[in-house]
Amino acid sequence: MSPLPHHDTDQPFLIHAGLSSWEPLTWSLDDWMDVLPPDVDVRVGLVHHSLPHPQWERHTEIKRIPIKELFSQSSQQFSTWAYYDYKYIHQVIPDLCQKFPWDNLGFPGRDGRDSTLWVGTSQAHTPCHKDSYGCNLVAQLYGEKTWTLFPPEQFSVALTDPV
Ligand SMILES: O=C(O)CCC(=O)C(=O)O
Repeated sequence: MSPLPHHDTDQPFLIHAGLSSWEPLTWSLDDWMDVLPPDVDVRVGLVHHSLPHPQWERHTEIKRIPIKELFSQSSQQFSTWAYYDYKYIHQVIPDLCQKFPWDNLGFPGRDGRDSTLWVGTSQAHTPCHKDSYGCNLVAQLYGEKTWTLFPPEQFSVALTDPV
């Protein structure tokens, strides 16, 4: 495998076949429901809101719902979205950390112990922000997600609080 440019670039890039050994890539929604806790704390927001600004996290609420409800909402039309967001894999599914290896992503020895899990319904989102750490690896395991990335020089326009 050719060296990965993580430390040499501030440009986003794809790692082809980086997840080829990841069994969770083949999991169905039923498989995910089997491994995740039966009830989960999710962030809930409004699909349409009248706030004069983005729906910052403090304008959402946390609710405990059955995991089945989170997954069934994905395919239906709702006025709210729900996001099981920023969950540490080692806390949620501690026995399965080794199923998320980073070896082919340029970080041998790391795995789910170093990863967070994000499961959202349609319209679930995180407000625009800048992370203060070095780089971010994203593995899309089911469904799809849109990322809007701004170049570093547009940070003041793109906005907000470093996290
Ligand atoms: O996936 C998201 O909604 C946000 C992810 C994020 O902000 C992060 O990984 O730092």
